[in-house]
Amino acid sequence: MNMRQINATPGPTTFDPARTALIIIDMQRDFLEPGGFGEALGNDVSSLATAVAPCRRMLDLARAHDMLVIHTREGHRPDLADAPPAKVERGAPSMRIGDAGPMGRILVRGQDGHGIIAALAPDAGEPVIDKPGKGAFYQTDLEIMLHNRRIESLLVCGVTTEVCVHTTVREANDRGFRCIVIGDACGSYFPEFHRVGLEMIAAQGGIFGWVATSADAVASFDDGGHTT
Ligand code: C5J
Repeated sequence: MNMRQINATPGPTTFDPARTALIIIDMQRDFLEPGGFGEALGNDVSSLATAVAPCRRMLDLARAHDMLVIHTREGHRPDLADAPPAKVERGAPSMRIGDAGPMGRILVRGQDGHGIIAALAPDAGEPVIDKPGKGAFYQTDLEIMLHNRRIESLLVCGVTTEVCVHTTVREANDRGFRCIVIGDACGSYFPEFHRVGLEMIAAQGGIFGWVATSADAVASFDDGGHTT
């Protein structure tokens, strides 16, 4: 075993890189760039930019240590058969899910806006999970992929902290995975929700998991982080 210790809140924790996956949630043009779903909902999409470099750091770290890397994308079938009306009805009437925008049809699979930003492009062999909802486990193959690789721990980053990151962490926590959320590699349109969202994960002794930084993750691979 090659256990690593990582500084985190509410306290240090350990993970085995061979049984750990990096999950990068929804770093899509539709959320991070103008003209997509995030902007259609009235958000300032530039507020997510701070998460990009820390996500890249995590991607490089995971690849360097042969960890499983999984990317997720939120989006819907072109016929919108998997898009609940209650979700489609949100946003400005001219810019709803399925409507044509500058990056193609908003939040529709296969459109430019649905793609992962170039800075975090998946490598061949890194699974990309397409999900219709907020949580990465709901109506996807994620759980069986993790079990087949005997994954126990998840390093989680992406957007947005209080929506898809939070929902995925809650789903993972109920399924028994050790979740370590990389706070600076997450982002929200609402700074307050980002801060409180991370606090909620680590509160009550780590009710949903642990919160660390990308620098903590990098440091966990220094010799000082090696436990067994
Ligand atoms: C949202 C997400 N915020 N990926 N999706 O609608 O967090």
